[in-house]
Amino acid sequence: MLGRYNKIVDKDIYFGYDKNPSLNCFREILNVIANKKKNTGGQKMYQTDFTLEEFSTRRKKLCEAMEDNAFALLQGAPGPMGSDSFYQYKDFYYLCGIETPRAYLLIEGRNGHTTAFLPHISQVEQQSTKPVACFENADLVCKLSGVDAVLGWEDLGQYLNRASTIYMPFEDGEIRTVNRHHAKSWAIKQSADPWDTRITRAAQFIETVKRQFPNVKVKNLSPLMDEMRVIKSPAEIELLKEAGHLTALGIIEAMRSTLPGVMEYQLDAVMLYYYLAGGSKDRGYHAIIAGGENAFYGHYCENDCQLNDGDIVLVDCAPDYHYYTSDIGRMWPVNGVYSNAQKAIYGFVVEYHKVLLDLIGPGRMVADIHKEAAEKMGDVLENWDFATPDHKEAAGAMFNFGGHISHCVGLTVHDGGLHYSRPLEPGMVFTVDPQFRLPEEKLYYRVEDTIVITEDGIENFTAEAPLEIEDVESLMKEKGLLQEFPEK
Ligand SMILES: [Mn+2]
Repeated sequence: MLGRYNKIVDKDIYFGYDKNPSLNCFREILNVIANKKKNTGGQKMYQTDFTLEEFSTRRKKLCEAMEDNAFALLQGAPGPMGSDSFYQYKDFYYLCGIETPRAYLLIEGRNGHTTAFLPHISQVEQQSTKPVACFENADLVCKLSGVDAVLGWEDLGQYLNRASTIYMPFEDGEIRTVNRHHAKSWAIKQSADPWDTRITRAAQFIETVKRQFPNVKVKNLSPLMDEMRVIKSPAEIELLKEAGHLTALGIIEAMRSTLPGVMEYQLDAVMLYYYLAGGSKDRGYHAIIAGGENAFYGHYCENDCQLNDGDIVLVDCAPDYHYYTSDIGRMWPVNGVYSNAQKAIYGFVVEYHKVLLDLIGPGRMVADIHKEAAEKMGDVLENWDFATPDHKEAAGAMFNFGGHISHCVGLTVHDGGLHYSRPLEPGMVFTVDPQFRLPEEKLYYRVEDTIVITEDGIENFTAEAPLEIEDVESLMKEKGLLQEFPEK
């Protein structure tokens, strides 16, 4: 019996386990077999969200975007220093789906030939993590991932020898809550610190390549990747839809669980419960849960204050679902009922939001939508009953802000690609996030949804989360999960 399984193990699913497995190890390998059959969840070695054709189409598109005869070279994530699970750099994952720490991917622009350079079995974590692809499973990795060849780290040099131009990312890879913008600004902050003279991992990799191949020209891969990632495929849209659904479920529970005296982080806890229970790995970004004045600080995320009667709370949070995320903004009254002044501002922002959603569609330019929305809202403003003239004036100032149709969303909450400079196209995913600001009173109101452009309009991924005043107030009458938590 053991002999029979050993044979299968050797041939097909030996991913880093001892050749003479203990009983435990053996059990895990059987799990792998079972999961390979189910092809879902558990200890699987390769993703099941995308077909191999999809990855190869992406790589072909990248080849078309590069200059002739160039190579693309990507360094995969190194793996966590602590006890986190492995998380691949987003661009690396996007191009091949391989999740091995310290992997390298080389794509030849002239024919799309793709080689993964993987660590040897002795160089990857063994026994204590899930099975990972490595040099010893070359044939299996090719079959599962669709890359043309798998070689060891030591073989990369001889391939680079043939390259005159190589596209490499200039920024460190995006993982978990880190997006391109973060990577860039973190590097700038570090370079300003005279006692921390490291260069970034991406810059170090470029230096290492250039030291060995001084004649090679290195160009920035990141803008090409950002551009490719603007238009989502149907399979990506499915994941984003699920991420949006879980986002809305989290918000619904947070609304139910809100009462005066509740801590901001407690709303985070109930939202995270829905994300994890729904199959997410984590949050897609650190949650903004901002009661009262905290909401004024755009990216407040300490989340350690108590929610007070009479205040309004801003929540902006989404899961990391199979590497994809979402984005949402909702504001609700801590005591369950908007005051008249809150109702006026919040209601106006909601009206603005609906007008924007109505105007967005394929073929339209973002600047035109902003202009038309401002015109429509001009009439609404005249007849709107605000609590003070200052509130009315601040509402009018919304017409001059060009960022209500906000950033792209996909593998990260703020994807690097731009949807501004050309007509909107089906498959573009971005947020609509009208914003009201009154610094003198430290007021900042906004509502945000993540939408996709379709053939004939839009689909709102986060629409399940209540938006209208009466819907929010009626939901808040329900008892929340948090009220089950034992009192101190
Ligand atoms: Mn946003």
